[in-house]
Amino acid sequence: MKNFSRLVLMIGCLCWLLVPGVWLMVPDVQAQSASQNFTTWLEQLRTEARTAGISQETVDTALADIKAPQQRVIDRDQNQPEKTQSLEDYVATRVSKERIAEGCRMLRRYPTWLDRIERQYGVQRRFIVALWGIETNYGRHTGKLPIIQSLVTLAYDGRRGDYFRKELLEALQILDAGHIALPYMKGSWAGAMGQFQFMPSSYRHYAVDANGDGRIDIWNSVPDALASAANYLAKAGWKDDQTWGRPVKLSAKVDSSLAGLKTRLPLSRWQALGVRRSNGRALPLRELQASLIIPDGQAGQAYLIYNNFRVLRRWNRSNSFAVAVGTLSDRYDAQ
Ligand SMILES: [Ca+2]
Repeated sequence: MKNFSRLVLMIGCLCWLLVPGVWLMVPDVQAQSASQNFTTWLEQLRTEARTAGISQETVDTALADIKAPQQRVIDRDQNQPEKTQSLEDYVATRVSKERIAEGCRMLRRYPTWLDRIERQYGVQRRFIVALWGIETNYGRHTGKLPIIQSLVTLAYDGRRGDYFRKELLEALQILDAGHIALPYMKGSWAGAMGQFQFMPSSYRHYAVDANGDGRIDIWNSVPDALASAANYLAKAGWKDDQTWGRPVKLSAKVDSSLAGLKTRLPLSRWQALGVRRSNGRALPLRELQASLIIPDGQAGQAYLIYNNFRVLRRWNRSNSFAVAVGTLSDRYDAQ
């Protein structure tokens, strides 16, 4: 009986597939309706942009060539690699000899701007340059995708549509203000733009016109980009009389419940607990508040981290990222 039902089912399915056009038609209808949905969505977006005060001309120009969501952006969004890399490997790949040498060249190439920016924003130049090196290899890899197209796709189809819709409207505001022309507004598939990979909302809050030409150009103007990054760090609470943290050695077994960003203790307390500089010497005598982190587990490198490490984590919520920026900035000094 069971077999008989299966047979009927199979024949039924076969007949259905043999009806001319049915199986060809279904995806077609789906595609048509998806395309209608997208057109309607785009219309609503246009209205919202106009209501937000963005000019008709900007809306028309920016959205003129946008006909459908971009599959390559959706693919990237859905296939982000899992974070399995150890901190040690992450730092080793990003703090390469070439990158250290190139950073030193950048420090020599922009002394006047870095002087000015360091004083104005209260951020040591080595950190600004290290951030530049980690984010885009000093402006070499800023991303080649059209920002509006990526953000439209992520806002329409992505897992965080509301977030990207706001970023898209911010990007349209940037175009409307004339800071950059549409063909040059490029970046990563996720909408990060320019020399320091600012999202459009970060641009609005932190980007500045350092060279005084009336435009905030974080793509092509190195002074604008450096000052914008420094301004971000300053607003996030950077302290220029301190470093980021340091690699340390544990000379005695430290209670593992004390490790982690939640516990903050003065350096003298860490000293008493047996934490030493990586060369074995005593910790600095300043009474800074610090946390102990051991990202790769007990066998891995331990770090004492200070306030500025937390600021770097506001830029990118990753210990690996913050340690890489800090380590790179230390290497320039060592040169
Ligand atoms: Ca400018």
